[in-house]
Parts: sequence; C-alpha cells; structure tokens
Amino acid sequence: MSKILITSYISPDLDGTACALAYCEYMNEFEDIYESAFMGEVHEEALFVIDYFSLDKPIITTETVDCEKIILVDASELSVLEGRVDAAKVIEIIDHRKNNEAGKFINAKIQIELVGSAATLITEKFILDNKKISKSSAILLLCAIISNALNFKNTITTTRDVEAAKWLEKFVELPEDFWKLQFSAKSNVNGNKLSEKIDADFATFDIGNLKIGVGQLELFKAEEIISARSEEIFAILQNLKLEMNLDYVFISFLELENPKNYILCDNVFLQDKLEKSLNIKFIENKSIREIPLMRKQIIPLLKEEMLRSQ
Ligand SMILES: [Mn+2]
Repeated sequence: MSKILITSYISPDLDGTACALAYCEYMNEFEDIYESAFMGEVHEEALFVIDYFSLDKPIITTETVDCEKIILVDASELSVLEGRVDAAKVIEIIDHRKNNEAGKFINAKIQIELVGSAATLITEKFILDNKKISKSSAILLLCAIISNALNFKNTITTTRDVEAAKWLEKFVELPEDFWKLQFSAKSNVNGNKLSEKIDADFATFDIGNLKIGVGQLELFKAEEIISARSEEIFAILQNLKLEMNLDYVFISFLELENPKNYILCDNVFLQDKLEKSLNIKFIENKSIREIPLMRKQIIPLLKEEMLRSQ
C-alpha cells in the first residue's frame, strides 16, 4: 500500500509545519500509512522551535510530489503550491483561510474553519478522540497557536484557539516568555535577509481582473526598520511587481511587541482602497493600524471593497 503524504504549502510557516507533523502522528494511530514531508524550506520560526527542543527535523522533498494521495494542512489555494501538487490527488484539506480555493480540489474532503491557527483544528481532533499526543507534537502545535495568535494579542484568535492552547499546556511547559525567543527568531532582517524574507512570504491574489501582490513580515522593531530602509522596501516591492507581472503591490509589517500593522503602499489608487477597507490613513505612503490584522484578514476586506466599487 502506498503512503499518503501530509504536507502544507511550499516553504510552510510554523503553523503549516506543526499541523502536518502532528496530523501525521494522529492519522498513523488509525493506520500506519501516512508520512509528512515539505517542499521548499521550512520557515525559521519553525526551525527555531525544532532546534530549541531538539525535535526531529522535518523531511524536505525536493521534486514534485509523486504520491498518489495527498492531505493538505494550513493550505487551500493552488498558487501556494506552485504547480508541484496535482490538485486531483488531494483527498483532504484542513485550513483556516476565508480566501481559499477549496472548490478546486475536486476529490478532497474539506474542513475550513476560521479559527486563528490551523494548529487549533488539528489539536481539536486529538481532544475530540481523547488521543494521546507526543510531547513533540504538543510543543509544535502550541508554539504554532502562540505564533498565529501573536501571543493571544490579535483579533484573529478565537476562544477555540485559547482552549486548544490550554489543552496542549497539559502536556508541555514552555520556558517563561518563550514567545519572545520564538518571535525574535523570525525578526532578523539584516542585510539581504530583508528582501529574502519579503520574497519568501509574498502572496498574490486575483481581485476582479486585477492581480495584487501582498508582502507580510512579522517582526520586532518594525517601525525602526521601516524608517531606516523604506526606499529599499519599495524597491523590493517594485521588483516583485515587475517580475510577477502584477497590477498593484503593498506590504504589511506586523509589529510583534505591541502588535500593530504598518502598511506600506506607494500607489494612490490602492492606498484609497486600503484606507476604505482597513479604516486607515496613508501619510507619505505609510499607514499604521493600531488593531493588528493578519494578511488572511486583510485580503477579504480589500476584496470586498474593490469589488463593491468596481
Ligand atoms: Mn496558518
């Protein structure tokens, strides 16, 4: 019997990585035919958690996936798979994005629920079935929920995320203020790392007939970095726009210390749409939103505004 692959989008973040590893453990309890592996590179926040607790390293597959059956976690759009997964082979999707393409995976059982972290949906499966969870999976899922919840300071976090985290805390005790270490691990944007990171976490969306590119960086000291390097940031965005043939681009910096967004955009048309949809005001191509939004929250709001005024 051939194995069933459990994976996430290309170069997954901590949420996608944790979900694939933990769901693999969960499913193998029923029948030992599942394996988890990832395409691209696993984000450094995930690698930090894995190194810190000396967990097994995730398996990276280099080529296009040739498994007959695939389960996708924390992913439900074709674009994030970069043509490396045949949508028809996907038999199950577990995700938490409002803006998804689940309908394009015609053979998949779909679970999309708008909680803060996909890791919450995986944790709930363990809770519901009263299953034992390994320390390793508990650490990964808990850190993923903390990461997506910005340490429980953002609006995307639901009571389900909080409950899932509480349950996981029965199995692991994180060092005090571990969230700070975890978030520091993804905050280094020295030198070329800035453009590498913007590139790695850049996403594109179709809104009507327009193609929009959206960067997102989550880090400490966002304001400092933006004031020191704004020219460079706009140049990076401009390059991506040309390379990917996009109509508009913008970037959201998510400050992790006292969470808020800094949104950068140098196009007047898009600024107007962002102002209306996110209730912000641009001054010299920069705006601040005191109540932070994740990109997966920003996109549906922008989409609604742009389609309404088309
Ligand atoms: Mn996620």
